[in-house]
Amino acid sequence: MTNYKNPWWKNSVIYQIYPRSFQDSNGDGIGDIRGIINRLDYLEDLGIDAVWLSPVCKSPQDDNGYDISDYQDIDPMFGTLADMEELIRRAGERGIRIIMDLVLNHTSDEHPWFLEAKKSRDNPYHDYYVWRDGTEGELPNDLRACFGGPAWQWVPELGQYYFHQFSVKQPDLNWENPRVRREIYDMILWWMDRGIGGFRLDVIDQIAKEPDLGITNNGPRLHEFIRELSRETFQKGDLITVGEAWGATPELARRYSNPDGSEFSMVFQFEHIGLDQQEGGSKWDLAPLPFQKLKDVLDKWQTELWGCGWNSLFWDNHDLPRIVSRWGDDGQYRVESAKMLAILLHGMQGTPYIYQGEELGMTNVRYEIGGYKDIETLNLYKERRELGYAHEEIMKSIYARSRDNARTPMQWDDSPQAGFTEGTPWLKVNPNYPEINAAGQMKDPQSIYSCYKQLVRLRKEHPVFVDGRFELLARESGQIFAYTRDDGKQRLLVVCNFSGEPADSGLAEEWKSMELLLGNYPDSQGDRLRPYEARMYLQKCRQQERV
Ligand code: TEU
Ligand code: CA
Repeated sequence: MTNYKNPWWKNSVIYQIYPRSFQDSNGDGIGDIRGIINRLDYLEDLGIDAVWLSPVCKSPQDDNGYDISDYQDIDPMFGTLADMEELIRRAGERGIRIIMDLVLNHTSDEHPWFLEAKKSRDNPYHDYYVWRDGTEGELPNDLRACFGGPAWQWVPELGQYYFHQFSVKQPDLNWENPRVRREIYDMILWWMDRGIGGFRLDVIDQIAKEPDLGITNNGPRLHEFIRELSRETFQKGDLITVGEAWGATPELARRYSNPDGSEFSMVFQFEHIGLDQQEGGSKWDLAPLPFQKLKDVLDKWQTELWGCGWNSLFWDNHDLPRIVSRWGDDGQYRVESAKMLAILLHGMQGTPYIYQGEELGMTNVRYEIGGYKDIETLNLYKERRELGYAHEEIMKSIYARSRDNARTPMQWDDSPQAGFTEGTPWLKVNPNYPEINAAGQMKDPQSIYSCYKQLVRLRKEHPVFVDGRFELLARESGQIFAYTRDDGKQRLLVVCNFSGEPADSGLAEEWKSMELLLGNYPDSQGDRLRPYEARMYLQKCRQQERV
């Protein structure tokens, strides 16, 4: 059973691997499980505690594995079940747990359940999915799918529509059906028997949909379903569980991550991530980052979950552009700004996530439209062309926001294809790999990689990282992001210049009495902060000092 008071995952750092882009081992241009096993030295060196693997289950790969056709087998593209078991075991020997991505809102349309379901209305599997009667061309309602187009797909043989919140090849499961829930629990228990260290729950806030009411996220039965899921499965082991919830508020997050362990370990929410887009628009409608708002949002989450919930800390994942290109400077100050963003994030309360390549300061890419592979990107391009947008305008959005920015192959070294594959990679390697790669950075104590490595270590050394209460400083400053964490025994001060111009923080007097833990310039001298300069200070044992 989990120790909810002091769970292991509170001072852990999680590394996210997007398997198809991490390391290819057999020259077919696609990363695989064997490739991950071959890179365990790297993960151990970085010091992370767990790996979140994006889906490796059997899948037609319409949405790169988020469309599962067999939850209890591995896609041959990634390897075999035996490879997966070997990964779990060999990672475990190094103290690294494997977290699986559970996609429970929908399956692939090639899953045997769906193949049965669409055979007839009285097939026992029919009710595993969400159907509505209708006539062709007259949709049940105007709900849209997240990847564009209507959320309803006509099946002429049945005279019915099925509901899909993502692509047409991702039909939504019907969680109202207790048999669906039971099948899912049994599948999860089966993975737990195989030694899985935890689960990341894909779009979990969308499982309790009520399409007739237009409800997709946060349906009325959502937390009832999650509590049952947790009780029937996760609570029988010592797992880390992470609920992906785009629409979470701090109030909802306190339920998802209730310290009594009734739902998940933590929530993975995106409020800070949606700030630089136009109001009323989508992520493709770009707007500058409102810096004050970023501070307010992060401050709100730090304050409102303190003592009563647990958050994930992240800038990047496989759906998001590279943070250094987004809110840092991927030109002149790439190294400084990537480290600043890392220091800013890792000093906060929560469990930090490092997305593969983030620790190297990997950047966004700009390809011809034909170079993109992501279904969301390709659908967007088509949809906006049809709406009359100019090619250049759409490409601007794609350069900034395409999910493929995060999915270019991992840059291991300066050999051909960045050491990712001996064949042709499924998605082109970022051409900057000769300058930005792991091999170069691992031997450089001033590299972005080394900065991340130190941050991982610091979190384990100082309890204040886990428990310290957050206080935002310099709230009005248009350049400075600064805060303290205080647990009564230790005080941590993080001061960051979030701009390309020098800045005064007004905090120099404060840090003079403190010990420097980490900075992002070779020296951390002077009262003024240089462009993107960041520093982390610690004060110990104040009680003792007073004596
Ligand atoms: O993403 C949830 C989700 O809402 C995304 O589709 C998001 O809107 C989009 O990626 C923003 O660009 C999860 C997975 O992380 C994603 O990779 C899957 O495509 C999606 O669920 C469907 O399973
Ligand atoms: Ca391969």
